Amino acid sequence: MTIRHILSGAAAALLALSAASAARAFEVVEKGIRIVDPWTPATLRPNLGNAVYMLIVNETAAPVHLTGVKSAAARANSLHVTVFADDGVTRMLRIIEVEILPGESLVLEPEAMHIMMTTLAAPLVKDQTVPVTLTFRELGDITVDVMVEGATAMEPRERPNPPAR
Ligand SMILES: [Cu+2]
Repeated sequence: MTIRHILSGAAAALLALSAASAARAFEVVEKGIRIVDPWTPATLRPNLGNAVYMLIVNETAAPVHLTGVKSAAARANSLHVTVFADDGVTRMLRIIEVEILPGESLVLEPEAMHIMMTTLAAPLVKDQTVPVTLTFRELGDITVDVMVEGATAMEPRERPNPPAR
């Protein structure tokens, strides 16, 4: 293999990576907080809880604290973390607040930290969006449109960014 081959291979890999992330990310920036790819799986039954996932990036110069979540789609909403205990039992613990340092991210993803919506007003159907509001102690409320994916989805689909406000 020549140097040229190695270089072009590396360049192609880089290009693929940036193309993937460019196509992939649905992002909203408000009050210095970047929300990336908010999504939830479709519900199978209306009385089941639904977990909501997203990436939250603190682009402000100070720490922020996520202190609450709410949505008109459900009666109760809270922050949870899934814990896999030594006894083999999986539990979800309620989190009161989470600090995000400047430049740091909070990852909400399956089998980890998530927003839990319980007592849904109606089943969530694939392709609809539901508004979810994040409350930060320092910044107040930020509302994002969460995309409903298939019931067995483990990651969000690609979708275009919303028009800038
Ligand atoms: Cu949960």
